Amino acid sequence: MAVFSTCLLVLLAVTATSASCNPNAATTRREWGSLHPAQRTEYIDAILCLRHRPSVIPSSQYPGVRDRLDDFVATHINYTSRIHDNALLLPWHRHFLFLWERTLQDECGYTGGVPYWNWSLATSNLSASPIFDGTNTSLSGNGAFDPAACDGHCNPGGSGGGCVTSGPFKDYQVHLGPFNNSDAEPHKPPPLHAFDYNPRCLQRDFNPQYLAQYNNATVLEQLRAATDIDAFLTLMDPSREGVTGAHGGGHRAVGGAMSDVYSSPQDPSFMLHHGMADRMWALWQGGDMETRREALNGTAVMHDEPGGTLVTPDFVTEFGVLDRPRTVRELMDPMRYDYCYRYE
Ligand SMILES: [Cu+2]
Repeated sequence: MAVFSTCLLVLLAVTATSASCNPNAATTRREWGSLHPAQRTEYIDAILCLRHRPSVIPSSQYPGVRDRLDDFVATHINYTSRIHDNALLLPWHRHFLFLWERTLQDECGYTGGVPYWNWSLATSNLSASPIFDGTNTSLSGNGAFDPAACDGHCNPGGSGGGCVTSGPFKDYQVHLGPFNNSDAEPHKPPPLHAFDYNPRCLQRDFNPQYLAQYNNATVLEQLRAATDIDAFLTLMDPSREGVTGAHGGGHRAVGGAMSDVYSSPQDPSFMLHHGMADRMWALWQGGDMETRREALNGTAVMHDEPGGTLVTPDFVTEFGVLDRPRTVRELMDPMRYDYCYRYE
């Protein structure tokens, strides 16, 4: 009887944690441009709030980690070579975004969902989009034109390169990096200087050409119509073959800090960019949830180098001080386990 009860309890626990959430209770994530100005201000204030909260990672050991936001940046830096250009890109960043959203809510009183940036709305002029137009309700605009200034992350044809000159993040300081993207190699730990303190401005180098090529409305339709996860990832993240896709296109279009594969979460637009990537994945999954919920393709090694462990739903991935380790299965459905969100 005792054994039976234990089994039943375990069964109930598993059922409870994997049960779908009530759709009416789900957090709605909206496009930045569709938010009321007061909602945009609330999100901006919540980011700035994290900068006034203490880090969990000790500054004494990691000098560049100065505040709660840096906990997220440092965690991303630490796992960079394990979570990019492979099967973990989408699930790991989905959870990273969820932890970010929950931290803004729990620690800074933010009441919304993390917004997203619909790439296809700004394929010709990034500086005209509500997220990057440099007004007080944007996430600041382009960097000053200074092609020599962009920390090794200049893109051909970029229109900025220097510090952002307007908007809420004009005097914002980033603390970590810059990094050399070529240091991000399979099985390689972060570089020696990874957690040094290097305060400087937020740099951007807009080049909407990347959006026009990799993130346009046709690409979004193709993403939704992808027949399997391999086809989806070929459009979203073909960087395993050294090619840019929608994920890389958004990073490169903003440029500057956003082009730094290790420390790009220092740019306030990072979470909105990954919100859109997650949205496209969720929309694709939602097209046939039963077969796509646990669809994975690739390994846990950067660029899917041969010999890496294939990622399955049972694979365990880590989030450092931000959370306990998670099985990938917990990260596959926006409405299961700890998640309860949807995209508008
Ligand atoms: Cu990343």
